[in-house]
Amino acid sequence: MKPNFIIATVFIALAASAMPFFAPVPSQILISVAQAAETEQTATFDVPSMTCALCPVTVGKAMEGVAGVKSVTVDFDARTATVVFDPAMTTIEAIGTASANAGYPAVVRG
Ligand SMILES: [Cu+2]
Repeated sequence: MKPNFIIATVFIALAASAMPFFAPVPSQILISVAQAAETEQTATFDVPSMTCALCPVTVGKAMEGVAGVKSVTVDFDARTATVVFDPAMTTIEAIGTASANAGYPAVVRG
């Protein structure tokens, strides 16, 4: 009984730890995991050249393509992109450059 329970617990723990890398999970879970590890930073960029509803898709894909970027939330109405990233893996400059290379210069706020 008890060994089976331990094996099941380990399996669930392994599956849970692998999930962020292999399956889409709600971003809230990703954020809470990242905060626990203290390896995340959030930056908001002004992206004034977004002119239509498809622009945020391009901006989001460009920024998400940067290794270390965990999530991108683009607000078309506000012309902003909020990026959660691992500062050990990438930089605000690299994320802004990726957006600029896709045709949308992004200037970090603050
Ligand atoms: Cu557009």
